Amino acid sequence: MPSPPPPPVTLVIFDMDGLLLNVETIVTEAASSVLAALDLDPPALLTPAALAAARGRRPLDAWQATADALGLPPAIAAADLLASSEALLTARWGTCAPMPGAVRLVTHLKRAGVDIALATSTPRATFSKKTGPGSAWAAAFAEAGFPAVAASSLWSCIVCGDDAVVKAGKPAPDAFLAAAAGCGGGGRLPGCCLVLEDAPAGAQAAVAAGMRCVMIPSLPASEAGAYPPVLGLDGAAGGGGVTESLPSLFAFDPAAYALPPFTDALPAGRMTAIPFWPGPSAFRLRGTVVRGFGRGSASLGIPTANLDAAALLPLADAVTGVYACWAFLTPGPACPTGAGTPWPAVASIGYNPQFQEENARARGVAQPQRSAEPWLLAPPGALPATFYGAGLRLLVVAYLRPEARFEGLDALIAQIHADADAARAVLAHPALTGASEDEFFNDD
Ligand code: RBF
Ligand code: MG
Repeated sequence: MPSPPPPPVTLVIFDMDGLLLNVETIVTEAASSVLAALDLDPPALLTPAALAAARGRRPLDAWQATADALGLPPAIAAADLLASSEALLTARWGTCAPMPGAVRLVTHLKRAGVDIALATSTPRATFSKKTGPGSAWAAAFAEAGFPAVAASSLWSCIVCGDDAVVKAGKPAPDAFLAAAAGCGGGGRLPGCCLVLEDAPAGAQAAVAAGMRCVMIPSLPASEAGAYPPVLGLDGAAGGGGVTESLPSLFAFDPAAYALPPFTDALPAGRMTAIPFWPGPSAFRLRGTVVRGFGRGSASLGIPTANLDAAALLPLADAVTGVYACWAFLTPGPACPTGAGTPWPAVASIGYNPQFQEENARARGVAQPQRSAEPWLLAPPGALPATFYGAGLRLLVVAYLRPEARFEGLDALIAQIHADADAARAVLAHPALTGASEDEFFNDD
């Protein structure tokens, strides 16, 4: 017998860290320093398995999970590890930036009249530092038309990890059940709630609460094998469960859950694009052009420029995709022509799944490294054949598609040409033409 359709979604419950807010970059950095300072032999290193186990949990639980995953000596107490990391982080919480697409999704649902709630494992006091006045989060919502007071009133309910109602942290269901119960008008049934989560422990909590859950992992797909196997896609049939796993908040379609659809996509060649400039979702990358992976993109007629790895550090690890952007080369000996003016460009940011095996082999490591590879769409002859060492700025203004694996190189190359057409088209759209004059390109 076919199962009955799931009831309509009347409440969307968001996790915060790793889903809406890039906390993971500084937390991973701090946790690595804390482990290094233990001075163990062999040294304790944060593994993908430890990260997967820790993410989504309350801070003390996260450190316990890390200690367990790494097999740290029992004399090392999770509470001490937490105290050391908190000392490194407390002044930095307010610098955490929203994830790409986070402000767009949250403000869209709010404006469309959908009830939204937050269920985070972070303690109240840390939540205030991350989202309160002066934080990058508050600034981003203000830019999107929700100044401080309005930004906190976005949420029908906010549940933090140390609230009394949360007897047990994620992966227990308490936080999500409390968020559903705390929504006005007598609360909501779990079956009417849709949860968005980045972490295995969080998805487990949502499923345990009897809710549907969309996962947008904050660990790169290449490391998702480290996720525990609790996350079968069993929610699609109705009832609780994980319904889908997406590479980006930009790939989430509310209409798939009968929620009000986005109306901001623009036609772009044979594709559509999601523009996000001006506004808090636009992101700015700045670095140096380095040699690529020797996959011969130039010989394929796709002369891309690789940005150095450090330029990607501000972007959370799992942020990937193909984007339209403006690319600006700094005038100087490394780039004698074509510098000093922004060019339309199409950029691939990610782990190049097409070349997964080659990437790993070339580097002699198990995990591929992320690259940011813009193809500057300048007229023939406008740019030198190579410009290694030149300064490069990317103003990333529209989302085109997720990274993918294609059946053979020809299909990939055809898609990259379609991406270029799409980028040209969307960058010429009235909504985005001003982006080439963004202050990011002013001399400094
Ligand atoms: N690599 C992938 O593995 N999957 C992709 O979906 C993908 N899309 C790309 C889109 C653009 C616009 C560009 C410039 C590159 C893309 N790449 C992708 C990276 C590609 O593998 C790399 O540029 C090769 O060196 C081209 O042959
Ligand atoms: Mg999370």
